Amino acid sequence: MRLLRGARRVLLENWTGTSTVPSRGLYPHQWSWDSAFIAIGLRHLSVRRAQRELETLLSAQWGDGRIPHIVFNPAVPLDAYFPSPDFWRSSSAGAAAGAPTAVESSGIVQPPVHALACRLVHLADPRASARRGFLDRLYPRLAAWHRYLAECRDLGGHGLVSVVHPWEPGMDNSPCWDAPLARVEPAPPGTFRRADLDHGAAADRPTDLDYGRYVRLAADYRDRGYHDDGPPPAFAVEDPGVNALLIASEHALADIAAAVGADPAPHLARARRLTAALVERLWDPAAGLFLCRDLRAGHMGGGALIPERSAAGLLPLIVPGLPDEIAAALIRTASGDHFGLGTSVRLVPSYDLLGAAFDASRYWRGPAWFNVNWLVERGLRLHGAVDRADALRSAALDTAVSSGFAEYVDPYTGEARGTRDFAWTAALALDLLV
Ligand code: 9WN
Repeated sequence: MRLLRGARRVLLENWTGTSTVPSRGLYPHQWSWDSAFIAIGLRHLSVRRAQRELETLLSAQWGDGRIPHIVFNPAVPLDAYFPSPDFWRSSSAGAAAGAPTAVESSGIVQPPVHALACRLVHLADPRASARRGFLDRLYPRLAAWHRYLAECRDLGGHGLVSVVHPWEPGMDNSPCWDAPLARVEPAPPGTFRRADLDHGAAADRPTDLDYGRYVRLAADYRDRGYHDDGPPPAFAVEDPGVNALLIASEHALADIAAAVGADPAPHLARARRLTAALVERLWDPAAGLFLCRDLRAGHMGGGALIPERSAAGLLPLIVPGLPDEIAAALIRTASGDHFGLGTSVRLVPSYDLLGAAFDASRYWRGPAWFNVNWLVERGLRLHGAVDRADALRSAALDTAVSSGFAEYVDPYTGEARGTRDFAWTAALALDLLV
């Protein structure tokens, strides 16, 4: 069958021997949340490879518990991707935070999908997993990762994780970041070279101005030794997607704890506290959606909600134990005019169809992404919207194949955007198929 053959080919071609690149040309290293999504699909082809994928990533974990958003492959030329290891300088600039010396990485993070992925990989073959001690090895690392996020990244002091760079929530140029980013002085254009434009159409990618600001924020974080204490950095945002994924992963970690003979209770307790804080801080009943909170805006240090509707605000649908009335409102919002599920679009867009900044082609400003759609499909199913989940599943499967496993697609037409043969598109389609 076409999908199975195609997805298998993409995952084989993007496999490096120890992990999977998101795309051979555009993203030639290992990315954090990509690897989690990839492992979820890869487990259907090879449980061993899926385990290896996650273990390779976790072997680059820092002493303070953070999992870096990129683990660099030393065999890849420096000019193949920007920012390269000589920009991040993790092993020296990150020494005080415990960056490993054997491998170079970035110093920022991405959404914590890893415990969720580890649990699913384990479930693909629990006996073989137990024989190899997979969960025993990974549990302490995953626990340290969650502890880093909960303890070092609660920059607002209200029990939610903050991101300090638009690359951290994985939705780089979301219109949600426009206002917080406007305060950031961009790095001068001549001081860096964008390798992404060698592989991607400029109209599908972030702008040069965006990049100037990404570079400034990353360089400032590096220059403070990747420390999270002290006053919040210029960009500090509580994102509903990141926090929802942490809650879902905390539930998965409770199951993992039980499987390895540890106590699941602290993980369930943290999941409950995070869920309460998520609802308290980010739920907007009028919008029927979770919003992002900009910690540098507003008065009295509490931050201010950002009035933009992003698909990140739908992701709490994957949270077990979300209050029923909120889950029902989210499902209505997903199916309403702003996201058009089941009416105007094929797949859930990354941003509000009616938003002033909507652009059906440009990256996280409108196109539909397969990881977001996989999460929404799971969330719909979790909260009993089975027909909608079934319809979304079949649209995602069709579009994955017809777009050549595109990185993202026009949400209305399903036309491919970004790079092709993108690993998580193949992996998640495979997971939806089986
Ligand atoms: C920066 C790898 C990553 C994804 C992100 C996506 C994109 C990188 C880039 O590619 O970001 O991390 O260079 O644009 O936005 O979600 O993890 O696929």
